[in-house]
Amino acid sequence: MKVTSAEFIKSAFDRSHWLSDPRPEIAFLGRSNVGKSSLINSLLARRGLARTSSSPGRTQSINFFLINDAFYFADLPGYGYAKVSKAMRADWGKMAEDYLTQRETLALCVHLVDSRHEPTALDKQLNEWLVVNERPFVVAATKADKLSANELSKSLKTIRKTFEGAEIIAFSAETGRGRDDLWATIGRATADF
Ligand SMILES: Nc1nc2c(ncn2[C@@H]2O[C@H](COP(=O)(O)OP(=O)(O)OP(=O)(O)O)[C@@H](O)[C@H]2O)c(=O)[nH]1
Ligand SMILES: [Mg+2]
Repeated sequence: MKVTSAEFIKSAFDRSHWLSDPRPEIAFLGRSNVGKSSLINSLLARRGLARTSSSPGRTQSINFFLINDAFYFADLPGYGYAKVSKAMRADWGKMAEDYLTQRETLALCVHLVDSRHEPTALDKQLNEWLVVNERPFVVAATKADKLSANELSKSLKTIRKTFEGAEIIAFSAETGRGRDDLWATIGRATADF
């Protein structure tokens, strides 16, 4: 897909701040620090549009971006960051659940998992949740550049086993690996919507 325009629209801390617009939306979900904002910047070929950080828990709100005047990206806060308070963790669950159950324009969820680690309990929980709620999703195995070809193929095997039947794309924001495949999936989801 050729990205002709990409602009940050707003940050939403609760439902009342969501956009009300019929255009389809793609949500990016995954544990804190997995590379959501980096993946978005890589897809859009715009450095720094989505804020990235080496300290986890950077993205605290749902950040909306409008792409090609045609569809939205929603960058969700990461889950599973041990250092946040219980209250904040509960807030994450509430916000994500509200969003994932009620968002009518949600065309596709991109579930990011770190290719260097086994999927966590929360990764599995989110996956089950997407399946049960019949939300279309694709799994992106991030930071693929950090593994050798051998390690990556092992990791993909584990991920495939954990997320049975899911489409899985090895991705690297550093090298651009997986970018075209992910765009193809996003293109189909927005076209079908
Ligand atoms: N080598 C490598 N590093 C990456 C890649 N993607 C992200 N990173 C690094 O991982 C760290 C976290 O990336 P972010 O994109 O901020 O992660 P996030 O999931 O948005 O994090 P939160 O917003 O805190 O949930 C940063 O230091 C990135 O530079 C990748 O594909 N390869
Ligand atoms: Mg982020």
